[in-house]
Amino acid sequence: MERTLSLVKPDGVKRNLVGEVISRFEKAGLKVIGLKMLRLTKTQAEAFYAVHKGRPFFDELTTYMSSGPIVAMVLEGEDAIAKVREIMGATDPKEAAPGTIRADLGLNKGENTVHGSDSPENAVKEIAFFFSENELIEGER
Ligand code: IDP
Ligand code: MG
Repeated sequence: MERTLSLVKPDGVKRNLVGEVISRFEKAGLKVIGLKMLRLTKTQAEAFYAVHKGRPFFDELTTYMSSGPIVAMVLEGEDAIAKVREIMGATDPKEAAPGTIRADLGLNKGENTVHGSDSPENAVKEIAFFFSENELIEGER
């Protein structure tokens, strides 16, 4: 069992795609064990994407990620990290495989509808960024 952090980005929330994104994860067998809607400040977006500090797109990315509400979720399942990355598709919707969220719904390389953790280390950090342990519901329901 593995956990990962996914976000429906501002372009997805704005276009009423929250349910569509969650539905794709659930249909793949992943369980939602934490869920919330929030709006990041610019400073919080800069902290979340700190690994990209110094990249040419950093300011555009963090301005965009703080431009409107997002939905944060923790997904659990076997190979959850890789599964979510596969369902999301490549960063640039133009390069994403057909049938992936980004190919079907993404607008451009920046406004690409979803985020998903890229490694076990980052998943732990990113989950902790948005959720405390008592906000994650596991087991029988
Ligand atoms: P990922 O989300 O597929 O893991 P990363 O390379 O980690 O992609 O980049 C994080 C986010 O930064 C992307 O999802 C996208 O929103 C944005 N981004 C990445 N590269 C560019 C770019 O070249 N132009 C604009 N935005 C970008
Ligand atoms: Mg990434």
